[in-house]
Amino acid sequence: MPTYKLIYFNSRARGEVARLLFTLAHVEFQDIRLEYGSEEWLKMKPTTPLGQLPILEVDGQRLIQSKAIFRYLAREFGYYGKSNWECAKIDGIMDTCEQFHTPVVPILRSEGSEKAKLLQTYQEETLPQILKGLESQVSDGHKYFMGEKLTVADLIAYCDIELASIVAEIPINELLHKYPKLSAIRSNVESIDRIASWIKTRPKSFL
Ligand SMILES: N[C@@H](CCC(=O)N[C@@H](CS)C(=O)NCC(=O)O)C(=O)O
Repeated sequence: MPTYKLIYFNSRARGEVARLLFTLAHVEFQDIRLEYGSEEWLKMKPTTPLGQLPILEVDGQRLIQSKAIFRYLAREFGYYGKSNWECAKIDGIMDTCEQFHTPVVPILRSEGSEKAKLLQTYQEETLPQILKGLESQVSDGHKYFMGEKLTVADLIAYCDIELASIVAEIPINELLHKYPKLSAIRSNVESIDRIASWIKTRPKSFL
């Protein structure tokens, strides 16, 4: 088994799906968490390919971009699709989830009326569009996006819906009340023992 080191901030945002994949697969990894804006990060930043995290080190070799990391681990541990078609469906869900993130930094960095305007667009336009789209990707009566088997698509939706709820300042139950299939995926993910105990014991962070 290779040696894995996940380098990210003390945040769930673009790192938690990787942590959940390690947890589910019962694979050891170093969970390196830097403080955003810290000396340590500012020193490391110019040594990284993009000046950004996360980075996954596999036996000392570096992989950049959160989605590439998630796909790599999902393939390694058996949480990607069973066919090219399923992998493409999962990619569609992952790309859709990226839209949860796009407005986050502008919202968090703005203030006053500008912030209120961005937040309102996020709450009233962005989130309903993404959630409706994701809900349409779950077949009736299925436990997860791809049927009975959990994949990285469920993990990313699980993590990014939580992020969206925090940024939008809307409790998750309220956010998901019109989306019963996404609500069910959420409960199914949370009721997996390894995930439930990871959630209980993981370091606390705002996002
Ligand atoms: N497309 C990249 C985006 C990574 C990204 O935006 N990382 C942010 C944290 S979530 C970062 O490293 N910011 C630190 C900085 O810009 O100094 C990915 O998905 O990995």
